[in-house]
Amino acid sequence: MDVVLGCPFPRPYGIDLGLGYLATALRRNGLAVEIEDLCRPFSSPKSFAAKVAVSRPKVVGFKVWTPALGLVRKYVRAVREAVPGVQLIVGGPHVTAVGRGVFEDISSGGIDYAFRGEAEEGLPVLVREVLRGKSPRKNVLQGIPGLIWRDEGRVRSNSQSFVENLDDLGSPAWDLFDFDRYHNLKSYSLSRGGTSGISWFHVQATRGCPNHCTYCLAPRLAGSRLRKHSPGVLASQLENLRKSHGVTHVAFADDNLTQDREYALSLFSKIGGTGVSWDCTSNGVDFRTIDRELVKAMISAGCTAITFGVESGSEHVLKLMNRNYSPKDVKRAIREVRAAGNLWLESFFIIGFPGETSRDILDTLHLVATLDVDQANFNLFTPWPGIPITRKLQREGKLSEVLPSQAWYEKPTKYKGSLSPWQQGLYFVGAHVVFYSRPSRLLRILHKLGLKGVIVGVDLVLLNVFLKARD
Ligand code: B12
Ligand code: SF4
Repeated sequence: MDVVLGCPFPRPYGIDLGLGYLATALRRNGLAVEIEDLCRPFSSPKSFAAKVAVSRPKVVGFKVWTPALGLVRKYVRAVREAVPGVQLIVGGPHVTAVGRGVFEDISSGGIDYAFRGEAEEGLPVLVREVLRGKSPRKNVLQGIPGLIWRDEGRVRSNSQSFVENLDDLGSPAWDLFDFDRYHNLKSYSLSRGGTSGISWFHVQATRGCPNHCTYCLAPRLAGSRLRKHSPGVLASQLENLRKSHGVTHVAFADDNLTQDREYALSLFSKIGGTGVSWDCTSNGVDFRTIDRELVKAMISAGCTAITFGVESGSEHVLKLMNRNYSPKDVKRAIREVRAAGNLWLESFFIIGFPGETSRDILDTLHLVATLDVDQANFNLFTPWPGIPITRKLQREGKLSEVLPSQAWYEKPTKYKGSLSPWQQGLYFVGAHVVFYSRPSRLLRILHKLGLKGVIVGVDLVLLNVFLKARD
């Protein structure tokens, strides 16, 4: 075995698209690769180390999410002990956010190389270079896009590159994942229309986002220019997922699927006949790109749910977030969705944004109370590394607490000049009460879930509580 890839995470989150694309790139370069599901409860550092001690890969690569950093450290230590001489490479959102800092984050000597951003182009070149069995050549390392490497005691960081035509990447290596595990995993999501299963399976038609919201890392990960797969490729991916892996519903992992209207319409006309329904709830769609005709086309193509990132009801906070719209624009877009037909509509909100005041929160609560959406998801602001607002807080010396490696949005993080943690907590609870205490909304959700959904939903909450308590 040449390479084993995995993404340690404290709870299951489904088939990992990024690792799937990387595996295809490695295979195209003649390399043997495996993907291990490193989510709890399917794996632990000990069980993974025991496995690689037998298969003895030359290279192990970990994807790193910031909330999983502590867990990744444990995997790195376990693999180092199990396979002396193995080359350890990391990539993914956390590495892209902190760049060279990852060598300190994951203890010096723990990892050999790291990548910022997309690595389909660079990872195979690096792996082939380290497999030569001689010291990697400096001129080769210098030319690998996104690579972070040590050069005579200094850590160097090459500039990122973005593959222009996504079709050049091929399709993710679906055959390397255990789909049955996820088909069998008890789960529930309203977005699926009350049938079964959260969206464990993701696909991606486009990468990139031209916006620069101050709380988001997406432009650094995927660039500011929109890049696309051709609609026919997506249609065959969906057909393959259905026929070979029994998948009947997917979620789009795009930064904003409807950014290019013409492209979106041609995509919807192609994927409509595949027999796979889908939703846009992972990252949401930019509601400013939505109109009635487009939503009708989405529904005819099998869309069951979308999420709007509304974020705040205060124009002052929206400006701080670099979002150039007003609550009136949100309401107009919701009317368009409702007029187009039957679609489950969710919304994201952030509570406790730096600079937000109690007055701003009242504006948000007012909007929440009157918004015609089916579900509202509230997140407490978290200063994730690398996002523009965190960098600003750091520059101004206002971050009084380093982000704990197991931090979640649910945990208020202290920074100076904002609402106190208890105020954030209070408003967080208040927002839920304002939204969900309306009987018509509760009934709509209960009706959608049905009895089975309620039971499985409670199961899922208990599983999450158990996993968090165990951490
Ligand atoms: C889809 C998505 C999800 C899905 C993931 C589903 C899945 N099965 O993968 C769901 C809905 C579960 C999700 C959840 C969360 N998400 Co999310 N999500 C995204 C989104 C929109 C797209 C990710 C994606 O699939 N990209 C496409 C693939 C092809 O790219 P990729 O995975 O990044 O992989 C490429 C590179 O990163 C690199 N790479 C990746 N792994 C490795 C490994 C090695 C060894 C190497 C060399 C390279 C490498 O190469 C890959 C190929 O080019 C991103 C935004 C974005 N544009 O990235 C946010 C994003 C990743 N999410 C984010 C967050 C914060 C979360 C949550 C923590 C939110 C929460 N509070 O619950 C949760 C929890 C995470 C979890 N694992 O459960 C942040 C991450 C911040 C961070 N520093 O970690 C992002 C960047 C959005 C943001 N706010 O800025 N998310
Ligand atoms: S939040 Fe959405 S619109 Fe804003 S930068 Fe991120 S992906 Fe783009």
